[in-house]
Amino acid sequence: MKKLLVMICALAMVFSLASLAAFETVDVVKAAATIDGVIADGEWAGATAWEHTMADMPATRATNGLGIQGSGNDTCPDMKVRVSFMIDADYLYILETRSGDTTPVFNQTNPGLEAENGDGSYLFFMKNGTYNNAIGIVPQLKGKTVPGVGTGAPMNSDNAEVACTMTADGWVLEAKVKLSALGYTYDDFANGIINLSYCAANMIASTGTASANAGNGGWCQMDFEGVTVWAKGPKVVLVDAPAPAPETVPAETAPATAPATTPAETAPATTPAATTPTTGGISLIAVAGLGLVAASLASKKRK
Ligand SMILES: [Ca+2]
Repeated sequence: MKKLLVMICALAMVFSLASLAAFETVDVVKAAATIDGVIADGEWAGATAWEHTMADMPATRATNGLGIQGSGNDTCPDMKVRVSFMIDADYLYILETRSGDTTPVFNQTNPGLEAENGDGSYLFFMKNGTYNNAIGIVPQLKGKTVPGVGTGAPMNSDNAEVACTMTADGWVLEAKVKLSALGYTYDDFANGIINLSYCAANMIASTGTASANAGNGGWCQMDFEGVTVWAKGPKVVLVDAPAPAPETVPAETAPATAPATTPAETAPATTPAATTPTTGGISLIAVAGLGLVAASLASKKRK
């Protein structure tokens, strides 16, 4: 009996560790996306949808840990952000979708805000365990009337292209950023030495000027656990694009039953109906088990 209990406890620990490891890696598909703000059928298939939800975040962010900063997160409990990636020799392709954001267009009405000071996100990149660069993602760039993506802060969009479709409570944003603008090569990604981190900011006030921290009436930021603890960021893994879906083939007609009148004749073997292979969809790996966070008391160094 004792042995059984020990085994059950050991199994429970294995399961717990497995869920914590849900995003140890992010699959990046070796293919190019069409940057039009529209997810074409199968376009992002095979790419991990790295998901962050307000509901899964601890209400208070422990410094260097997972959670929410700021106030007003209670106004958008359904907020959800997903990021996926593709890559080719020259570009990193990014898909970001946001939903459940009650004020998704703050940057459109308050131009001049950087990603972390409005409705936007930051992707952080580490090479060999050291933070190197960031990509800001905002539905509108500073002083421009188009959605924006760029490297560094303030964002430089010279080497980026972006298209965004705004929705009632978020957006669908596709972008490509030159690998050279990040200071990386394709081989850096292929060699498994790049890790990611991520945060999503949400401005809730209807007015504001320069800073999310200036008390503009509400602001919150969802932080992935590795936002400044770089070692916790999942590793990029390059994967082949899934095979294209075959044309739908109607099931073969089963052969007619052999007439029973000729006893000597054997009935033809039954031909099984042709099966149509299923295609691989975008993997939706739920953020699981991210609640176990060692809180630290040091204050956050915001990027
Ligand atoms: Ca597209």
